[in-house]
Amino acid sequence: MTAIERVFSGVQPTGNLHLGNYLGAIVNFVKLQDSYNCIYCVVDLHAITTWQDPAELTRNIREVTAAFIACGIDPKTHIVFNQSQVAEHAELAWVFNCVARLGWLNRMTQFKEKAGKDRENASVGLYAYPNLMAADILVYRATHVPVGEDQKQHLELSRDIAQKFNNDFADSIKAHTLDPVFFPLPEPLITGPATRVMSLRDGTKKMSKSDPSDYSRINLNDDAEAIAQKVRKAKTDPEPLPSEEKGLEHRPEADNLVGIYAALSGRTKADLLSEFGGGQFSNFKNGLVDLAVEKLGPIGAEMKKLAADPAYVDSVLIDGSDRARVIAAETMSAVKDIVGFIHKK
Ligand code: AQP
Repeated sequence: MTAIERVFSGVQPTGNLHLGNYLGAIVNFVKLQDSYNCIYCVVDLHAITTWQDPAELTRNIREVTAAFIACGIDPKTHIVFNQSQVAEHAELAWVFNCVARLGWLNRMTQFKEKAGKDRENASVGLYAYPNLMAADILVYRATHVPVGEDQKQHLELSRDIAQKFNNDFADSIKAHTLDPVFFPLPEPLITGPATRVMSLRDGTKKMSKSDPSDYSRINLNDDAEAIAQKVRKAKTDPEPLPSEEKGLEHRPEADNLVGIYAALSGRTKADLLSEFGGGQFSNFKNGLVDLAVEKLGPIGAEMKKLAADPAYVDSVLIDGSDRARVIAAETMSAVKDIVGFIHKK
């Protein structure tokens, strides 16, 4: 078994898929299809680390799948599936629960943010989430992981887990596989001009599915009117737009809107500021509305079409899971040999 270059990434089906998920992750998923074998996962096991209404969860799994397809991911050439259909994710996560150290998990900022003050009441799953994420990636021995900036720390933990497993079981790995290094150390791909899209209501907070205000984000299935309203209401400051990028420092809302415009248009911030600098936000916002509607409109329309055909969407997930399972089962069988478990071969 040798590791080949492979991309893995996932999105949680927790509703309100937004522009941050799109620009920080999905746009890169689409690009990477040309150069890698890609596996894109709807991470439903991660979603239930906080309580989900079952009927809504089912709807959201289909919605993320539809978004993947609508954005341009090809589920025939690559693999699109939902995590809970491939039991090996949870199986490897248990092994990693025994490899990762408590001290490592205690440093995870996302747990601290999501658990908030009520830590004692957070689920064990929310705490162990990064171990499952490491298993998601490493069960495919994936080498590259496109994510937004907020996932950087979890990716580093995945690398630590891979390294510790490789060290702890070095002799057994040599005895059972042809590779001296069993798990590759996955490389984060945090690329593009919008690795951290911020809330439209507060430029210091990341755009997030769970923000109670729908005006904080542009959802991928928002219609033209909703997009226009949200952009026009987006928080700004009283100053005109600067003519140079340096002028965006300490102006988080302006910086965020210019960043979104740049990412959607493929232009640089400097180029945009040479056009809009010195002007009021209203003109700039009108341009951003047109651009966002032009880019997101077709995606929303395709998602709507796919929502009307759940049987097709489910068939994509079943087919993808069957193909993912073949790879995952091969890794898991080798892991069992390495760890010393007896199993049917
Ligand atoms: N604001 C963002 N800017 C850039 N990238 C982002 N991502 C999320 N928010 C932003 C990236 O999208 C991918 C999928 O994220 P996820 O759904 O698995 O988890 P998340 O990071 O917890 O997403 P949310 O929207 O912020 O959800 P809540 O509100 O539940 O915390 C990841 O690659 C992520 O980096």
